[in-house]
Amino acid sequence: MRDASPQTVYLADYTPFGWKVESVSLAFTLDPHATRVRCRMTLTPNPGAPKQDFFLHGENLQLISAKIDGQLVTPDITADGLRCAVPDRAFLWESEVEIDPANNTALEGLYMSNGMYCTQCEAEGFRKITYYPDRPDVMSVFSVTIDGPHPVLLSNGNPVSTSEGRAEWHDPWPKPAYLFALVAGDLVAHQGSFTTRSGAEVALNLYVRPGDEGKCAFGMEALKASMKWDEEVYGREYDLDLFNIVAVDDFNMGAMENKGLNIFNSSAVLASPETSTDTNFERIEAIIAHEYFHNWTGNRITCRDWFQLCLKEGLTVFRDSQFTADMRSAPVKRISDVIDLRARQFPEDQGPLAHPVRPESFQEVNNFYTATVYEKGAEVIHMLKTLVGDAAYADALDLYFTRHDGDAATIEDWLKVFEDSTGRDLTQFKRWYSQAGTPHLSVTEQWEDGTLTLAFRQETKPSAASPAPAPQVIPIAVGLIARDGSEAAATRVLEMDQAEQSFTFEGLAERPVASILRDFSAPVVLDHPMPDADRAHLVAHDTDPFNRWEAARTLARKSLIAMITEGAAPDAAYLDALAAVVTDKALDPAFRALMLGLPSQTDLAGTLDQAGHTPDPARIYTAAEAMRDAQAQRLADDLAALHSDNQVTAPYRPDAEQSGKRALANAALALISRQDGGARAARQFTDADNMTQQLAALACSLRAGNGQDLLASFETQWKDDRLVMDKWFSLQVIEAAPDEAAATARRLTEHPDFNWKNPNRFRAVFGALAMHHAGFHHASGAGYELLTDWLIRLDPVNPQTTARMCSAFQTWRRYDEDRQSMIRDQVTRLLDTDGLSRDTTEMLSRIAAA
Ligand code: B3K
Ligand code: ZN
Repeated sequence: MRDASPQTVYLADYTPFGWKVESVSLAFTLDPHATRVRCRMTLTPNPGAPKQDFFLHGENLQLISAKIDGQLVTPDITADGLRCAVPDRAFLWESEVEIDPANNTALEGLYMSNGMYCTQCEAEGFRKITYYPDRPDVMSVFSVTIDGPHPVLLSNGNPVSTSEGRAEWHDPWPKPAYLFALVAGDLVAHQGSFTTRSGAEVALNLYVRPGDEGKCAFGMEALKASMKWDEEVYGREYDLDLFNIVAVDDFNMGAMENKGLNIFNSSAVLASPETSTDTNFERIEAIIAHEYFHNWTGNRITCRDWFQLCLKEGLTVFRDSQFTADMRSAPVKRISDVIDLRARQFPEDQGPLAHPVRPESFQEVNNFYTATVYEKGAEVIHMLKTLVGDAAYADALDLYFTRHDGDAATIEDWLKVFEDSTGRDLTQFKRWYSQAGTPHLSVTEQWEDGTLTLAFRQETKPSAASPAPAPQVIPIAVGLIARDGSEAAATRVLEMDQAEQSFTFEGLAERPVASILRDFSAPVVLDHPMPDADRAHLVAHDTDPFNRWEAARTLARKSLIAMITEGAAPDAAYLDALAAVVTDKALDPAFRALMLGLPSQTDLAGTLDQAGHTPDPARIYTAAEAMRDAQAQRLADDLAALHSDNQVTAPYRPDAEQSGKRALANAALALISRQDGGARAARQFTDADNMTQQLAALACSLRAGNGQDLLASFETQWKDDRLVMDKWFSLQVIEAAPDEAAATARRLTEHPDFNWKNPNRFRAVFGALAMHHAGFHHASGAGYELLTDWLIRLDPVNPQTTARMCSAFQTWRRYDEDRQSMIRDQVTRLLDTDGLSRDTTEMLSRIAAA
């Protein structure tokens, strides 16, 4: 059977812990199967807390001994912790436990990866290391001793002493247990240093396995750039003598912001031009920034409880987006973020997993590290900044840091800072944190005597999480473009706070084309009917780069929907507008490459569903292919030049300029390959001296049907590089024809290098399958069945990664009866599995309840 009756935790039930942990000392004696952990802490009664039993969290621990003030005690032990009678005053708690890191395949707590010890404690992993009040509002000063026969022994804070086989660490900053980290292994350091603006020297290290030294330089530079940026833009300085990053191969997510000792999935930090694509470099730079920025937004100011997760995650995502926009191109970053939001957050918000940015209940908190908490959480801050303006935002953030430094804070604290510093009432705005669902914003225009009236209507579909949604505050950035292409009115931010509301623009000489929701000023679905010619006018002239791109995307979407539902031909007006922009050399190549993109097939399925059609994955696939062919034909005369003019001759740099050119050249190559059978791509594969060009060429060749030899030579070249081999696994699934996708994935699981317990490798195959819309949702049901087989196998080993992958099924209600019943069967088969984890059970139960 499943975990004994999973318990639901409610935000409304928050109660402070009954004691304060004045300080804590941990002593580790490392051993793969029998690590000993001794914990000493001084506890004092917390006057602000109600009376309660003394309870410490603890899971999978073997208690060796427990003492209070030096006297042995016999606590009452359960599956999730211990209870003990304690004196009504300050006391010293000592415990010793034994744990088994080598058998910890869930990768939470202390575990082993390639012979090295490492930890992952957020959200509730520390309780798998020792008995402790494992909750973010209990903050304490940690001292750590590690005994182990490893050259490198690391923990948080500053080193106190190191000798052979022993290291002592002290972290002066009080922190919750989820920020604890320990690393031990045979590692090499790539070193650097940073001088803070007040003159403090910080030693920087990037620790990697021997052999990976050549992949550290970029990450180190990204770290320094992040440190500098946070000083300049947010006035935040680093606060320890040392900042360590460690790369680990087996890791459930991207990275973790442990105080002074960030632990990274090696895919999120290791990079070299030969092995990493431009996209990898950009992602690495963003993740390093993200984890570093957590030092203030997350660590110095942490969360009172896990319901407040967006307090640190939404804000830190927002900050890392600002950083990327500053380091690279702001419009390109904004467009990419919206593509990502629509791909991951919209389906979540419009399906059975919908939850507010600040959820009000959960069973397994790890299931709430979602696109809604992270990405929509960042969008909410973007809206707040748009509403109050840049200067007021900066003042509010200053106040936030001064007022709450050292606190475990809440969303109420966050909003109060904005209310106090701007005088605004944010009561209604707060619905963005408490209401689930994507608002639909529709607008109609009226033109009379030089006045343009925009009449807006907002509507959010009721969901299980929010059965009666109320109107939200929506900042709507609007600009007007005149018929001659000039700007008739600069951007004005309309503040909508009712269900229906009109705004007027007066004194206009002629009827302009309205550019609405500039910069994607709110995370809504906009329905703005306008003639195609006007939309094409925006593609040609909008001064807001986001809306310029969006106009082309809307034309493409409309045309694709007509192709799918009515068998229409690709829209010539869209193709003409596209051709003009893509061949305009005055425009940034990265922007032109984005222009060539199409809405994803999942996104189209969502659009059809919202419009009351049942999406047919095969038809969607065919339409998308036909549109690609139409693009290739329309641009036939320009493609060779687009490809050759954007070749970079200078030495490889992963910066915005070079990567933009490569993106455009490779987008052109994809279209060329539809016409030359992959010949040009095969040449590029042979000539490539960087992964961006090699991988793009391989993808084009596979698609064109002549890639099998290249695939084999790629494998021979890279078989010893695990991160590159992840690409090799995943690309074959991504580029498979819909009929072949599941069979390809199955074949790859038989490859000797398919190490399914490694989350990166598992996701390389099954993440790719789940994202192959027409392949995963193939009418045979083979995709559903294969994924289910493997989730059943993975769950007992790694519940977190299994639960996350279950979201592949979240859109099931969109599809026809046959597909729904096939998915229901697979979800039921999973739910009926003996011993299914709490993580997976919760995800599937929510999905099944749709
Ligand atoms: N805070 C971590 C995420 C932890 C996930 C736990 N399941 C990484 C990040 O957001 O920076
Ligand atoms: Zn984060």
